[in-house]
Amino acid sequence: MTILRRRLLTGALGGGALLTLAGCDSVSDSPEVQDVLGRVEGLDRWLQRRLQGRDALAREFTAADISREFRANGSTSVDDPDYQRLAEGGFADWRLTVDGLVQRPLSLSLAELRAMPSRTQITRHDCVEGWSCIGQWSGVRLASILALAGLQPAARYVVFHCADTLERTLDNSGQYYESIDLIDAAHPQTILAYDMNGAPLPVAHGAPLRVRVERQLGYKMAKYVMRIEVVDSFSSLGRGRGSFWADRGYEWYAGI
Ligand SMILES: Nc1nc2c(c(=O)[nH]1)N[C@H]1C(S)=C(S)[C@@H](COP(=O)(O)O)O[C@H]1N2
Ligand SMILES: [Mo]
Repeated sequence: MTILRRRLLTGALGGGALLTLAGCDSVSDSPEVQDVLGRVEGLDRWLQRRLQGRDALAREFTAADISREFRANGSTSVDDPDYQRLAEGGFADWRLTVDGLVQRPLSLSLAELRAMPSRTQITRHDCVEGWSCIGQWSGVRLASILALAGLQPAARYVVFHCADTLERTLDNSGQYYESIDLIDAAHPQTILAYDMNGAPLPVAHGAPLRVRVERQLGYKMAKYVMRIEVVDSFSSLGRGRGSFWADRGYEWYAGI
C-alpha cells in the first residue's frame, strides 16, 4: 500500500521531484510548488481513504513488543516558566482548555480527564526522520472530549496548541501546534494520552498530555497540549498551513 502510494505520488510529480523538494524551503515556498504539493496531498488523502477506509485501525502490538528505549524527539522539555511551575506541582494546577467552535468551552484538570473512560493501545510511532518505536499509550478519546464540548456546525479542524516553542522567530510563529480533521478526531485510536507504558507521561514525551493519532506520522502527535481549539480554517494559526511542520514545508496530512 505504501509503496503503491509512493509510486503514484512520484508519478504525479514526475520522477524525483518529491525528493528534491523535501526540506528545501526556498523552493517549496513558491506558489507553484505549494500548488503541486497541495494537489498531491489531496490525492494522498483520497487514496488512503479509498484504499484503507476512513476508520481502519492502526496495528496494535503486544506488551512483549514494547521498545525498551523509546526515543524522545523534537522538544524534550519546555522553556516556559508557567509550564515549569505546573510541572513542579505535578500538574495538579494544569488545565486543558477546549474552545473555539464548540457549544460549551471546557477547562479540564488531569484528574477530570483520568476519571473519563480510558483507552489503552500499544502502537508503533513512526518519525519522518526514519526511526520507529513501539509504546503503550493510555488516555481519553478525543471524540469523548469533543462530545462533551459539542461542535458548532462550522467546525472543521481540531487544533492542538502546545506549551513549547520549537523555533525562536521574530513573528513568534515558532510555538508548536498541530491540527487534524474531524474524521481523524473521531477515529477510535485518536486519544489524548496521559500515560506511557503504564506510568504518567514523562516530560520528554509531552507531559502531562499528548496526542496519539495512530495512522499518521510522529510530528502529528503533539506533545505538551495545553489547549484544543476547534476551527473552520487555518488562516489565523502560525503561518496558515495548519501545523508547525506544515508551515515549514512538510505535509499537513502525513498519513502512513
Ligand atoms: N509539542 C511538540 N510536539 C511534538 C514535537 C515537538 O517538538 N513539540 N515533535 C514531534 C515529533 S517530530 C515526533 S517524532 C514526536 C516525538 O515524540 P516522542 O518524543 O515521544 O518520541 O513528537 C512530535 N510532537
Ligand atoms: Mo518526528
